[in-house]
Amino acid sequence: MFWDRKAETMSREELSKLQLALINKTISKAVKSPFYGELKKQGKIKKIKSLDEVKNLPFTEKSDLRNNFPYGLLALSLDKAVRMHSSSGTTGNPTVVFHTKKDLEDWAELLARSMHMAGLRPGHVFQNMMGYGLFTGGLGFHYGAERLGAMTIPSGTGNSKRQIWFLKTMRTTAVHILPSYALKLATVLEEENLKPEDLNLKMAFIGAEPHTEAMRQQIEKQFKIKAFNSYGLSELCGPGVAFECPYQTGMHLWEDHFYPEIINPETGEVLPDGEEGELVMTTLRRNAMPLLRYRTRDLTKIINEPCPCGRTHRRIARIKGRSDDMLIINGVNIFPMQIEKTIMGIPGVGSNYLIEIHKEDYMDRIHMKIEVDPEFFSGTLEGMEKLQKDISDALKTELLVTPRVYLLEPGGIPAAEGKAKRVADMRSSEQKLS
Ligand code: DLL
Repeated sequence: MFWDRKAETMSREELSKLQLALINKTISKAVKSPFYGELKKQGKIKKIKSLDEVKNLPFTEKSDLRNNFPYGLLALSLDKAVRMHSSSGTTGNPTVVFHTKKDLEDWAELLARSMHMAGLRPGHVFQNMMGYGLFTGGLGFHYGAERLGAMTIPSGTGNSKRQIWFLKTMRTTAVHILPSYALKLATVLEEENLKPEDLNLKMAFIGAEPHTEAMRQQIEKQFKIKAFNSYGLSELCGPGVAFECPYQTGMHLWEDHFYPEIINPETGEVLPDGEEGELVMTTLRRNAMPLLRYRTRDLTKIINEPCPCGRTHRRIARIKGRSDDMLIINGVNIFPMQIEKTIMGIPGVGSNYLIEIHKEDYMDRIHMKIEVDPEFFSGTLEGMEKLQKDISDALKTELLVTPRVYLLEPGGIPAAEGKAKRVADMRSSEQKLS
């Protein structure tokens, strides 16, 4: 029933002792990087004597990773690093993360442990419908499933008919899939005149983007399977940070690899278990790029009641939202500022714009409403079409997703009272749930 009984059922005392030792080890490793080395020089990083003292360590922010791009947080020489990944969704200064061989082994181990917990076993056929490349969802699960011993199909994203063909002909038992794509795939299954009974599917691992309990249940109903929530972020390794067990009441956060805290995002104050706030994580075993008190910006709470599955690692609740303005569009992370920077450089673009996010056929779609410059607006139809295409191409290059672009006359977007409203997320009201 356990992949690693000792690690998964360690007593809380043992876990705390281990965490204290590993945090101090992480501090020794981290200060070898230029970024943390400087903080140590300033007296901001000191070894700790008890877990109570973790709160005295400084936070690390996504902006620290960006500002010290590319190698400022690398804590060892480049010849020890063997892989780079990056947070999804940007072609600008991305958040890059490095891994040693041991980091990759630990990561694969965490995913093997996670999927085993949900019920994946050798003999299963595992189809990984996630992006292979810089995004951690593809390679992360891939090596985890191979480590576990499941026959792995690296089918990647898209091409729904082919995905279904694999599901059917290979008798796939488990998939890794974005929740939004799972709902879309269910409609294609229907179009292909197939029923869940025609497949051999037993379970899905869903994550990388926010989704509701209702959406999970919809996926379970449409495929007649169990769907397990999976959480992680590139900065900590990728997926495999927290995962649901068969009881599906929150995700066990692997506390022998990460030290979690929940803070009030406004004040930075640490909150007790059970209170909702922002998840902050310290890596305990990472070597290439250890992180101290990394602000994930994800809002959740820690559930510390014992779980009937017998694992001692505390759970985190389904992610409720973010404490910053990051948008997740079909699993791709996008900041509204990236959009603004991209469009404002294009001649003909006026002063006001609105980013609308819709659900279309179960998938997320950005609608960009952009006011045209008054001078430009009196120009030709060809000129307008060219502008529309230029904006669309520039956004595609920057965001890696294709938005629909609507050009509006000057003043076409109603002026906001006070702060301009740049984002209108219509997804929750449009999510069809039958
Ligand atoms: O999305 C890693 C991942 C891949 C997780 C596959 C699960 C499955 P990033 O691209 O760095 O990494 O994006 C991380 O995605 O901070 C959350 O805001 C969001 N996120 C990830 N998993 C969940 C989830 C991957 N289960 C960011 N529920 C995180 C809600 C999630 N949000």
